[in-house]
Amino acid sequence: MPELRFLPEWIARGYAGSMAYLARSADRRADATGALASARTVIATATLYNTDRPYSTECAEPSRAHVARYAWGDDYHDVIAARLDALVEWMRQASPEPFDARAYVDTGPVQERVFAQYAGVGWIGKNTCVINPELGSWVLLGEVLCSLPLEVDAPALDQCGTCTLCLEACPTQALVAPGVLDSNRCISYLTIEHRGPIPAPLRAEIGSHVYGCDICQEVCPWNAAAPTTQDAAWQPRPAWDRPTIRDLERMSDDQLQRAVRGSAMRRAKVAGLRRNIALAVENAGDGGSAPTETSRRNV
Ligand code: B12
Ligand code: SF4
Repeated sequence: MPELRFLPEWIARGYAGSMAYLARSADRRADATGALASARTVIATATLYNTDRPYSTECAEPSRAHVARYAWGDDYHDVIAARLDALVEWMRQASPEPFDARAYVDTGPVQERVFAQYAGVGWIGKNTCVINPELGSWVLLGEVLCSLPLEVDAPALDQCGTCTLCLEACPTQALVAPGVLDSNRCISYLTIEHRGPIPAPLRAEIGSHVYGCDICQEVCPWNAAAPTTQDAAWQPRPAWDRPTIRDLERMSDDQLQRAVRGSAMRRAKVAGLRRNIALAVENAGDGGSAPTETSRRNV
């Protein structure tokens, strides 16, 4: 899997920003045996989280705040970890021989997209996301590393073709080449992982993105008619179901804390969300005023 070798170069170029944990664990991420010494097979999973709501790119209302789609419902780490544990339990019952296994969902030293691509789940697109030909890219990845020598599937084929819509749509030009993302410029990194003030040259481009960013996926033709799920885990919580910037600005720290409980949004912490909301207010100017009832219905 030659793609596993991009990581050290990506880190050396500074593209990981302040995510020091990636550099610290880069050696272990070089191979599945870095996470489980006896690993012989990786079972890669993709869980659809797309729900029936418009894309941020379809919203013309300047007072609307944007939260990344994957974070609207329950924390995917908890939800998918429980499902992977159930899968391992079933495997233990079905297997004639004992085996070692370790399940991860964004929780271990594993380059999840590379394993997903080689397991046939989908290809790594120019926006760096794994795209499944039927589900699109609104999928969260998980994997079970195990010591069983299971039969393997064929890798997924790259179907991006000549399309470069994601590179062109990125407001901060974070996709510096097809498949290569500079985190320092990515709104997702800046609003979730980055601590401290948002760098001045990128502040305006963040617009009203208060947590994460979906633009490079929203413009992807493979997501134009992406299926949605009724799974209760991913349905938007009321606080994150198309809030306005002013709705969020008015929330107290306690209210914000309650709204992110059990959600992936805990990652940004209340202080990070406050910083992002303040920037959205600044960016909206007068356009941040509460929408009229008519515009509420139209968006
Ligand atoms: C660090 C991280 C981030 C960082 C960096 C993202 C990035 N593109 O690297 C930040 C904070 C910016 C981020 C953002 C997001 N993330 Co994130 N993130 C991760 C994490 C923890 C590690 C990814 C990593 O190793 N990056 C380093 C690069 C080198 O690896 P890679 O992204 O896998 O990159 C491949 C390509 O970029 C390409 N490549 C790299 N260099 C080069 C060079 C050349 C020449 C070429 C041709 C290709 C190439 O091959 C790489 C494999 O080596 C993974 C979980 C995991 N453990 O894998 C989740 C993960 C990738 N994130 C995920 C999600 C959902 C997101 C967001 C959509 C969230 C949001 N809406 O805000 C955005 C998407 C932004 C984007 N376009 O990537 C999902 C992706 C699901 C999918 N369908 O692909 C993952 C897999 C978590 C999960 N378990 O589902 N994320
Ligand atoms: S998530 Fe947003 S900022 Fe990051 S690469 Fe995609 S479009 Fe650009």
